[in-house]
Amino acid sequence: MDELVRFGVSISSHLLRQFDQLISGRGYVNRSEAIRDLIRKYLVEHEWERGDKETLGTLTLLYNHHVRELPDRLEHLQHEHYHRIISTMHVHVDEQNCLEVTVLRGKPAEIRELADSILGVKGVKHGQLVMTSKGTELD
Ligand code: NI
Repeated sequence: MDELVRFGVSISSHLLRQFDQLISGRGYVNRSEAIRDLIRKYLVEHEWERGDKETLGTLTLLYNHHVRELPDRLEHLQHEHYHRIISTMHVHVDEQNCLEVTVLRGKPAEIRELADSILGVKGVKHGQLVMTSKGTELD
């Protein structure tokens, strides 16, 4: 890990009070960890905007497996893009509903495109792509 550096920040007392209230509600024990997390979040957003490096994302998907051709379509898409899919966890939620969490890898635009095409399959009830990172530059 890199050496730790201390730095001062000028901020209005009102803004700082709001920040402290927010982070204590989220379980942070100090400002430093909250600020480090904010910076990492900003860096991951930038990584996705820049779009030139391979990164990771997770796609959560909820669907009714009784909808005609839906499971086949999803499986077909996943096989077609097997090189972008690291792993899929499938949960049979009840008699009808399935929940899938898929870990995707690739350049941001490739991951987004694949996630959009999966989310766009007719019969998918809910889903969301979480854009994350391989984490190599987030220490
Ligand atoms: Ni299922």
